[in-house]
Amino acid sequence: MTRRALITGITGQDGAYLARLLLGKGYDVVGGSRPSPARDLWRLRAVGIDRDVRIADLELLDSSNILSVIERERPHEIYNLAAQSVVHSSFRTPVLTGDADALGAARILEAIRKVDSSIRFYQASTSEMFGDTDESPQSETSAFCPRSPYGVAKLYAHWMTVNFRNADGLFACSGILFNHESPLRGREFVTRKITHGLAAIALGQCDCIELGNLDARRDWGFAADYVEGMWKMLQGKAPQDYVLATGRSHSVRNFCEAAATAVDLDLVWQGAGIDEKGIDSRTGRTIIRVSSDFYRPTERQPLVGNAAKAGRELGWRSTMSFPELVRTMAEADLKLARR
Ligand code: F7E
Repeated sequence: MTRRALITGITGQDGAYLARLLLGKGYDVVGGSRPSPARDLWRLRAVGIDRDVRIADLELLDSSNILSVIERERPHEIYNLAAQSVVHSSFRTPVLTGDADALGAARILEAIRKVDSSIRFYQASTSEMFGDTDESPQSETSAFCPRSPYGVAKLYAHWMTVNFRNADGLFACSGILFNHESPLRGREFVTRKITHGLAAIALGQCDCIELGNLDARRDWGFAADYVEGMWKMLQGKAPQDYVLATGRSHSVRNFCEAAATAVDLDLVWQGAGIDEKGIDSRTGRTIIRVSSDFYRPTERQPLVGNAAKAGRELGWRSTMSFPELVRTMAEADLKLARR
């Protein structure tokens, strides 16, 4: 029997990679996406599957809409990837972020319980739930201490996933994913902002980019690896929560240096703090400035994950190294900028 999957947030980076993976495994894929006259399917086109998935209007703020989509489509698996996922914006829109990211997951879980409690559920949880935790690296047993409205909302959804599993016996898994990037990443996130910006600078299309905290550290992996982990979680014998991460952290500064090399810019740093600049030593031009606009109100602990449990129980591991990831993204952006 063909298995059917419903992916909320199909138009995002992970939605595109996950849909491609599931189609390759013979699934019938339905993509949930917010009703919009200007729906942009560029990521599905980029991975060559825009004609192979059905799109259903799905609004995480509307319980009755969620219920009717699940009743109509009767998926075997639901992957809840839809979210207001920009951490910085969540400080300005905490209530909306909570409505979509926290209550949105609860609405889906409630609908699963009503329609068919055998539907398997994946919740896209995040390393942002750890926030200011004392432990490093962070694993499934580390304490949560979110430092953003986004992290707080996602933590509610995580605990609801765990509670529906314990109280109602749902096959519900929470995947606690550290940052995962690709050429399909939105430009509001720092990695793609850097590769897109430096590629444009290298081709003379732009002068300079502005960044926030150059010393912020993240654990960056390749998104296509991480969607494989999502699928594996729902194929397990029993529902569990898993961290997916590379186990290595790098700074925003490291990312800039690797991206500059990949687009053939010779980046050197001058100055300190808010006055620090990245200079292209060949031309003497300033190509990176620091701006307080991109600093987060609260950000302390460098986030780095321990994915040993996923390795042991799911056979999952991250396959792409940091230099390879940066090079892949920078080369894709150079190609795009040349077009
Ligand atoms: O920031 C620093 C910033 O916005 C990464 C989302 O997918 O991953 C993502 O959240 C770091 C932070 O991602 C700029 O302060 C410096 O330390 O790329 P980001 P994020 O906030 O880590 C997690 C796992 C998720 O779940 C989220 O949905 O980079 N940073 N300068 C900057 N960040 C941005 N965006 N822009 C800057 O100019």
